[in-house]
Amino acid sequence: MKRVITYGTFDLLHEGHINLLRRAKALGDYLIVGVTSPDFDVNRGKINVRQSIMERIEAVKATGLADEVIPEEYVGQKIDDIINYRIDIFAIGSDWRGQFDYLKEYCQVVYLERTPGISSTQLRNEERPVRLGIVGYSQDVEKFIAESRFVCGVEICGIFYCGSDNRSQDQSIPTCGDLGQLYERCDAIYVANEPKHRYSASLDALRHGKHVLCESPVALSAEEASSLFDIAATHDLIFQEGIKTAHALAYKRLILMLKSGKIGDIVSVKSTCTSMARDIPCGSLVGWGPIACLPIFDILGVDYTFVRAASVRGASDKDLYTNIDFVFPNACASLEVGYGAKSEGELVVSGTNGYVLVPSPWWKPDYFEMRFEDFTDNKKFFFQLNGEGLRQEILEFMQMIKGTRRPNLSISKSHSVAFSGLLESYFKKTIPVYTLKKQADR
Ligand code: C2G
Repeated sequence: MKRVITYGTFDLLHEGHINLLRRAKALGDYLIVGVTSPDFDVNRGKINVRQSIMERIEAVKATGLADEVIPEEYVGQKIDDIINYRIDIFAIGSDWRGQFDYLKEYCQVVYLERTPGISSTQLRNEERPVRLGIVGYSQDVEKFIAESRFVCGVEICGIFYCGSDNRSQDQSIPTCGDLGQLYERCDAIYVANEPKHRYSASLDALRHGKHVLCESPVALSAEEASSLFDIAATHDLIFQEGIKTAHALAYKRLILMLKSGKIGDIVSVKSTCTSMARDIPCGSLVGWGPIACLPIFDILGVDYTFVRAASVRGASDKDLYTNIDFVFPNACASLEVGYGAKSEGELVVSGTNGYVLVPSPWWKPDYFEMRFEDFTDNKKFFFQLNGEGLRQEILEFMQMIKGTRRPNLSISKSHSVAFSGLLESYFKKTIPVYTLKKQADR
């Protein structure tokens, strides 16, 4: 009996897939089909898959062509499968020609002619895209535009520059002279103007019936942040704070592992984010604070019982460096942020059984380590990071608008409100705020 194997994602199963399966089946007597797992696809940069693995497996089974369906979970699995399932022929579409010749050592390799004129990407592109307009400009916007190109179903339809904003280098994005023109063209708005104007820009967009993805911090007071979420909920719109780290696979998996008690009860979270950029107009806490606070609020919640801040200020009174200590009922936390001071940008979470280290720059995570008293128990975890998390952020925002994804719990309303509230208390000095010394901006 000749045993054949083939692999694929088989998203939105179409005629091209069915032809491929039919031809593969005809090569032998027994066909095994490997269907890619979500992690496998993310690791090879395929992030736009619409269907779950179970939906894709069921679709392949429903063709009646597969005698057996297995998941494909890791690089190199094809070799293991060929050996373990005693495979005679490995078959794959001609778009992969040459790329699987290394399997010839284990079995016959056949490239089958790909069906022209049809693909999952084409089917995904047939759906009406979410049209996204941009308000404001910063260097984040340039990255945002570049990353949006990797996301199927999103189209950047215009940009409205505020005041003296620099202009995007991407000439293909139309400039809108006023907000009304931008709103006319789009379903959703990416708010990326100066922090002090984000609340009013978001509010205006929501009032015009637009979904909003707003750079962080979304507001400079708790009440304002809260009202943005409330207005969005009342009008059945999505309002999301844009913190790209929250969408990085390594960060998401880290939080799940911590919540599963892998290092015991958490006793402290220490988060440091610095970069030398003294001319940032908003100061260190506004600029870096949302990211530095993300793991603290995510792991320990927002109900701290004590907080105090200490800052080094520049001549313009902006904080060049800020350190904040929090006390929670069962744990403590601290953050260090700086545009005018440099430190090791790592995240350390300590627990009663062990600790986690996410090395610098922890906010672009693709790796972390869990360490224990007995070092033979230590474990390292590696993940794919696509576009610093921004690509995934745009994808998730689009999927939330389409109703196919639940909100990301790391950037919930309570977290956004807590951070905006922290900024408010810091600026109004309703918490202890120590000025360490005044330094001249260099
Ligand atoms: N295919 C085809 N004709 C099309 C579209 C796809 O013959 N018009 C084939 C592909 O060449 C592949 C199979 O259908 O052999 C599945 O395609 P995808 O779902 O796009 O999966 P792919 O990313 O090619 O995964 O380990 C995974 C495999 O390497 C291939």
